[in-house]
Amino acid sequence: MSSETATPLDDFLNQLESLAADAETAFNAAGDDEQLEQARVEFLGARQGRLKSVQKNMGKVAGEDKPAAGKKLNEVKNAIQAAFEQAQEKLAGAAAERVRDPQFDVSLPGAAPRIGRLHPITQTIEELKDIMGRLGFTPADGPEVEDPWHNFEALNIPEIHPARDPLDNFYLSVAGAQHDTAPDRLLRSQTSTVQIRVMENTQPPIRIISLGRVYRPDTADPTHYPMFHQMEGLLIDRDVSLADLKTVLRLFATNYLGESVPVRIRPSFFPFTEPSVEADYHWNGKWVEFGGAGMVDPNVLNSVGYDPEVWSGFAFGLGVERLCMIRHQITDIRDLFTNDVRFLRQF
Ligand code: FA5
Repeated sequence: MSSETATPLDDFLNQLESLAADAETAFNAAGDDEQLEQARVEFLGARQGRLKSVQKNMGKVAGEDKPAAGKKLNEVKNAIQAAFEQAQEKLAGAAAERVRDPQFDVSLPGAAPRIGRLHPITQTIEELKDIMGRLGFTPADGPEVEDPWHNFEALNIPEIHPARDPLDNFYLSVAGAQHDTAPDRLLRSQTSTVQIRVMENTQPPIRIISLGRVYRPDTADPTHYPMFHQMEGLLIDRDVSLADLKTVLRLFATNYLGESVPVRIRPSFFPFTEPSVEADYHWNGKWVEFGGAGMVDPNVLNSVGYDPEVWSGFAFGLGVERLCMIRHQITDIRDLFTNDVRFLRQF
């Protein structure tokens, strides 16, 4: 048998001695369970632990020295294992000591998990649905990506109307569409589109509201945002009058603001209502605008196949953010969309 590469027994025993000393130092230095576990893997790890690497050197010990080397290996293995268990007990004892420490009061309440809440706009929408539901209006929905018929034509806004200007709308480029033809889709600029969708599919009488997002390329400022929400209302029946509209707006404002608030209507213009009005309520000593409204234009009734001689109605469109802001005294609409939890937690 060749002896030229055999590691002398003394070398092997020395390696084991210093490994045992290193392991004990590392286990004692571990300040918590995680550090102790790291040290255990370093020394006792089954695949790449340092004990395993030293053990491999036993192959180099001369045959007659192997019993002595194996004996020492076992002793060191047991010593390292014992040092590990001792360090484990020491850490457990320290943890128990901390619990007994009078400064550690187990009767103190724990850290409460943060409870999520609905966004103020969602809360407002739920409340508006509730109030209008009590006035007999049921919710209806329509798509946010619309075609020009529902956003414009059927609402009496013909192709040459300035309200269709690309600078005032978010037109969508549709893959494969010809560049010289007008885009045939846009993000809806008002919830009045839902009036048309409902009337196309329902016979009067109708009493609906629609709450949802609308989009306009408005520059963001304290009262404007390029995406905001509207509440549309539509009532179609026989012999509906402007007085009915004003009554519903007044009942709505009184319910929403929690007290009897005077409502006034001012002449305005919308292509889809005639006459058209702007509605204001008196709140905190001043008149505040809350939306547009009017009697549904006979052209709109015609466009959905209703006979204007038989049916009449009113519609209104209110800004949900503005309603939310007035209720909570929010002075900048942008706060509603920056998603700062410190702001949102207040509602
Ligand atoms: C309309 O959008 C009409 N469709 C309302 C209507 C419906 C009239 C039915 C007649 C019949 P107007 O553009 O004024 O109207 O918008 C209505 C409300 O939306 C405004 O009073 C305001 O409260 C809100 N609003 C308008 N632009 C913005 C914006 N950029 N950011 C936040 N709120 C806005």
